[in-house]
Amino acid sequence: MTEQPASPYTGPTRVFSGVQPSGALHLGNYLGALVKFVALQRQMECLYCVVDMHAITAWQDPRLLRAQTREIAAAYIAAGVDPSVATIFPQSAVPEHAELAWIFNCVARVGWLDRMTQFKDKCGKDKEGASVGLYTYPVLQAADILLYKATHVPVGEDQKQHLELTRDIAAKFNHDFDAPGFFPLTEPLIEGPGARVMSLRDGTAKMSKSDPSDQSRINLTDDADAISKKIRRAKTDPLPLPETLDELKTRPEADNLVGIYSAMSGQTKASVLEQFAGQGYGVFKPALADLVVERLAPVSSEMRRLMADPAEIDRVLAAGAEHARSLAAPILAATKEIVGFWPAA
Ligand code: AQP
Repeated sequence: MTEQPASPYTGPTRVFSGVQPSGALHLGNYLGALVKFVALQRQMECLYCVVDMHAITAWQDPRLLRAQTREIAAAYIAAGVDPSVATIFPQSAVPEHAELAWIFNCVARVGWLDRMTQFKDKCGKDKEGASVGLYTYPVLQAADILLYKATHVPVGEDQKQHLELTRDIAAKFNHDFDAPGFFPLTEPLIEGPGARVMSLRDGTAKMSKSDPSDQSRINLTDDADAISKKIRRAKTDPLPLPETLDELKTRPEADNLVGIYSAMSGQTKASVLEQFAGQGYGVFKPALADLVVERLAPVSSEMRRLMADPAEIDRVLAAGAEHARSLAAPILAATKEIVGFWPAA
C-alpha cells in the first residue's frame, strides 16, 4: 500500500461512525461502538450514520429494512447519543456517499481489497456467490468517512483493517491529484476494554449478528431472563478464575467474560481478577449476569419506548440527513472539481 506521509490536513476535527441495520444489535456493538459514540459526542462534532447501503451487501428484506434502520437509530439514542448534539442519519438519504464511493473505487487498488480479511470471513467458501458490493464495502466505508473529512472514527477492533484502507485511499487521492491535505488521514479510535467482545459459545470467535446461534450473543433487546440464561450457559473451562492476566491468555472464554465484566463495570481486568480470583463460575457468572442486566435494562426499555413512536425517530433521521447533506455537498463538489468532473446540473 502507499507510503503515508504525515497529514498536512489542517481542517476541524470531526467524528464519523456507523452501524449496519442488518439485525439486532449485540453487546459487542454496544461496547465496541455505541459507548464510544456517547463518550465523544461532547468532545467533537459527531456524525452517527445508520449504514443501510452497507446492509444490502447481504440480502435484506425491503419490507423490513426501514424498520431495522429506525431500530439502530433508537439504539443510538437509548444508549445515550443526544440527537440535539450529534447528527444521526440514514446513509441512503445522503446520495453523495455513493458518488464519492465511485471516485474512490477508481483510487483503491484491487490488490488492496484482495487483502481485506472481513470479505474472506463473510463470504467463506462462496466467493463466486458474494455480491460485488460486499467486496467493495471498505471503499464505500472510506467514502462515508471522508465525505465529511472525518478525522476520528470510533469502531471495534474488527474494523481496524478497513480504517487503514481509508487512510490509504485518502493518501493516494491527495497524492495522485496533487491535493496535499485535502482529505485527512483518519484516526481509528479502537482502544478500550470492549474493543473485541467474543462469542459466548467460542472465545476465539467475534460476537456477531450473523452467528447462527442466538446463544452466542447478548442482544440489546434481550430481557433479564434471557441475558442470565445466556451467561449461565456460556462456554467456560473447569478452572477457577486466576490471579493474573497472564494466566488468562490461554483461556479465551474466561478472558472474554472477565473482559465483559471489566467493560461493563469500568474496572480494569486486573481489578476484576483481584475481586474474583480463586472463585468458580458458580459465583462469577451470576455476578456478571446481574451487572449486564443492570447496565442493559435501561437501554432496552428506552429502545422499546422509542420504537413505539416511529414518527419521532423519523423526524430525528430526516433532520440529521438534512444536516449531513449540508456538510457533504461542498466536500463532494470540491472533490469533483479536483478530479475534473462537471459540476452537478
Ligand atoms: N464483537 C464485537 N466486539 C466489539 N465491537 C464490535 N463491533 C461489531 N462486533 C463487535 C463493532 O460494532 C460496530 C458496528 O458493526 P456493524 O453493524 O457494521 O457490523 P459488523 O462490524 O459487521 O459486526 P457484526 O455486528 O458482528 O455484524 P456481522 O455479523 O454482520 O459481522 C463496528 O464499529 C464494529 O467494529
